[in-house]
Amino acid sequence: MSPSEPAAATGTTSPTTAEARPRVFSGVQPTGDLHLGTYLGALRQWVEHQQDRDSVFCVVDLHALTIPEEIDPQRLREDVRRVMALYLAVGLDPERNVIFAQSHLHEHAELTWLLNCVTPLGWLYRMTQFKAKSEGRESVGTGLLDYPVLQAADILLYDTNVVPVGDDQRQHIELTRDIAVRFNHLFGEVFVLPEAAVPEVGARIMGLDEPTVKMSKSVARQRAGHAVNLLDDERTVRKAIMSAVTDSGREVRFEHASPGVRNLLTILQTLDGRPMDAIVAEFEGKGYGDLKKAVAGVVLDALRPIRERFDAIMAEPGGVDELLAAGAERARAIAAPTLSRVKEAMGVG
Ligand code: AQP
Repeated sequence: MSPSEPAAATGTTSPTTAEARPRVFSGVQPTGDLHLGTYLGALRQWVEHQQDRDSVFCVVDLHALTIPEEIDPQRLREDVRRVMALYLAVGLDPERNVIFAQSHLHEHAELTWLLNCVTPLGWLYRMTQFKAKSEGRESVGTGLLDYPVLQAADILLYDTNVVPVGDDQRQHIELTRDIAVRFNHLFGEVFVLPEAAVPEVGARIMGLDEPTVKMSKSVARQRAGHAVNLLDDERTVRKAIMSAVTDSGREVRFEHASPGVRNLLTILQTLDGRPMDAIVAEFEGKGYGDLKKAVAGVVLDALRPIRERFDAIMAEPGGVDELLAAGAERARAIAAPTLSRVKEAMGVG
């Protein structure tokens, strides 16, 4: 996988320079176990580049509060630990990377308020994720609208150059840049301008049961067979993939393929690593059943070691909590000076 790699951001007085290893920030919401889309769109890039980048990864639990009717406090706490354990299980090294939970640092919420004050409301109403998530709801909390400003605070606190994300997050990263530019214009050059790094293949994995919509945790909670979760057992994974929606054709091809077949081929390509032509050639004269078996095979091979490592990590008493506490200390060492710079520039604190 080769993400579309942005150059380090310029036009800033921040301590991060173009010569330094790029600072990376990204995160996942603890709103349930993570699925194959999150892994292929985001987590794999994080692991792949942990050697050559200075990375900060966050379990963004404050983002998980935007729909209060769905909050289960006990489950949320446990989901933070599970997502942390999954970060480690997919291969993130807690020594090499700063890994922590967002709510363990007050700096994220505090910077959000300061950024709220420079963010025009119209910018937030334009966000497609806000439109999609608020659709059909009788009442929408301010948090759902403000979510991208919290995300901007997450990113800007760490003088981030690169934000590795799936395709659905592009608009939020653009908004983060716009907020940073506006702030720098009003108060002086305080923030680094970040850029999204979106993988060329796997940036939008679609639902197996409905391949015209993004594979997502919220749909997966309602419908078995929509997603493959990273911790699903082998039988469940095989069942979801073998039941994936395709079309009435038989021939496996990528050009002009239906969304379901395209999705399966994309999953196969991201995990298999060969060019699409070579993969399609392998299926000459074969049907969708063979394609699904091949997809199930590569997915199971990828998930087996993740599940085993996850079980081992969760079995260690106190291990995850200690790592979260240590990660919060290291994160604070970067975030606190940034927040001080912002407050100084705005004349508060
Ligand atoms: N289907 C996907 N394909 C590729 N990348 C994806 N990502 C999420 N779904 C896909 C990327 O994973 C990262 C973490 O996402 P998140 O869990 O914090 O938020 P999300 O995008 O809102 O994930 P979901 O599954 O869609 O959750 P719900 O349903 O709760 O909103 C991001 O980089 C995202 O791009």
